[in-house]
Amino acid sequence: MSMKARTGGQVLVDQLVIHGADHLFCVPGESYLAALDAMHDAPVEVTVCRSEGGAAMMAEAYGKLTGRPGICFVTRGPGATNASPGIHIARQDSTPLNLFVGQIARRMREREAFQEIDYRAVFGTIAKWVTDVEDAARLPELVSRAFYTATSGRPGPVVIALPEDMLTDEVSVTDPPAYEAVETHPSAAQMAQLQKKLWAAQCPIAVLGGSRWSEQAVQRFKRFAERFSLAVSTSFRRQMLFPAEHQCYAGDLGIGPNPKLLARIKESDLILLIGGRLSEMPSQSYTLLDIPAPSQPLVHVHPDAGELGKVYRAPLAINASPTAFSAALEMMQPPNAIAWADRTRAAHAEFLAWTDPAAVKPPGAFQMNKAMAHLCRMLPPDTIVCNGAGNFAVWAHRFWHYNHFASQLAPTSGSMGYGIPAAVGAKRIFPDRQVLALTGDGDFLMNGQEFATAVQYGLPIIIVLLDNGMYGTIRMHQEREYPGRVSATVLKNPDFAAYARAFGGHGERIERTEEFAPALERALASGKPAILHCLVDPEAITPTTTLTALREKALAGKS
Ligand SMILES: Cc1ncc(C[n+]2csc(CCOP(=O)(O)OP(=O)(O)O)c2C)c(N)n1
Ligand SMILES: [Mg+2]
Repeated sequence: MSMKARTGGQVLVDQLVIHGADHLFCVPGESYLAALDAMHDAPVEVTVCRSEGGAAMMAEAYGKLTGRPGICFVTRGPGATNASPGIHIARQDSTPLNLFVGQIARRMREREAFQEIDYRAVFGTIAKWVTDVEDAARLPELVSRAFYTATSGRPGPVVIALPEDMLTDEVSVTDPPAYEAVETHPSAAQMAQLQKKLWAAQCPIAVLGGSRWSEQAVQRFKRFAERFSLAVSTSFRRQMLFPAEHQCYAGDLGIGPNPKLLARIKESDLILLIGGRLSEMPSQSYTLLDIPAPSQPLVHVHPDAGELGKVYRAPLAINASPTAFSAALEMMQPPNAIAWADRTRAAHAEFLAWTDPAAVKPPGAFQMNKAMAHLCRMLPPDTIVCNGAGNFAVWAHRFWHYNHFASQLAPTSGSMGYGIPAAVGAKRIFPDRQVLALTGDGDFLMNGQEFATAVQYGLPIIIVLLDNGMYGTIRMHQEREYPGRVSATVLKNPDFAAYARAFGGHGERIERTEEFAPALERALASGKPAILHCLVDPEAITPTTTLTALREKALAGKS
């Protein structure tokens, strides 16, 4: 690019464009006016949000869907702390994210100026890297490093503080070329060892997780699984990494997973853990495998060397990204006779039985299993399904069949309030895809304000809100641990259908199962963002048990 003098704000926005950013999410602040001004003429779609938490989660959703860093701009102090849930999600979910924060002028540092905070100290432990740009001439270097840091090894969030007077300085600098994500490849010797292990196995299983996958990597892994008739499971909230309806799919290691899948993993004589960390949730509170040395032979493939041997010792540890690893699998030859083919078919049959919505019978006039069956029939298979945290999410994870890459936005970090901004971000990025958010009465109001953003940008997302009048997940834990002693988990709720209409969207109130189908039809036909406010029997706490049953079991155990 030319050596024409530019403001720091212009240099910054030019860097984003060079590195391929096409969307950014923000809440404006007077601390970064010069960057806002540079966005005015830049070929980047700007989404202005109602809270920095929402903006950061939208940017995180961009990172999850595309593998490229989501871009978020927030103001100093409270803007930055409001954005912190998005940073935490990007950290735990291994998602590339660049968060730009307006910062006080350099000459005022260390006086606790208006909204001054030390970003390195505040975000030091949840961000992958934090920097504070002193000199506008170093923007090309530091922004380039931010893109590399966010995407390399185990991806994560980077925080870049931008002193406001730095953004108005004029500098003449050269721009670098676009970043290219750094691949780590398995060696030929490692692939040969893996082949030997597979050829010797009687009942192997794969567990796919983490980030750094792509549409192509999923296709390649699918072909490998087909050729080897290998049973494949996915980690907690990583169901988009393998097509659910594929004959090799054995299910996911979520909260309350299929006990038959857990048994299969425990019994297997070779576990291929690819891309993930098998952390607390998928490992069922670290009970699935022994730590540090699992009794089952483990092959662990991870893009970050620091994750190998951190919790689990694997006799074969391969430092490779899932993209490079799946490419290498294409060359591997299956054994002549595959000993485990029947087991793989049986595992898939168990998955199908486990996820059949007709197999569960929740109480109440509105039954979510039937609504899920209807959603599965009506919505396109590549619908992007979004959720935050709460028991409601189990309905999506168990009964929706995620068949496509980039079709799931769900926080492995269990952050409430994620589903709505994720859905808004997804629809901004992919306007032609159907986007569905499943939410609870608690979860929704943690970032429900972003419904206004959906209305502002004309994003016809469908929100199915399950209202059981409580923070149900916590109530469930209370009934198990302290039966009958309900403490701080009851909610008095607004009329969420009226909320939708007040914002300029479409609202429906659903009290009975048979009202769901026509309400969904009207919502889809409205062309507006829509909330389907479903009144759920609080007894229907999970697909298979009731609050009363949990309480009685706990009381019986205590007497
Ligand atoms: C930000 C955040 N705060 C608190 C929690 C703890 N938490 C997990 S689930 C849950 C209740 C969710 O309630 P709701 O959305 O109504 O769903 P339900 O469980 O009732 O289906 C809470 C408070 C959390 N995971 N994240
Ligand atoms: Mg609830």
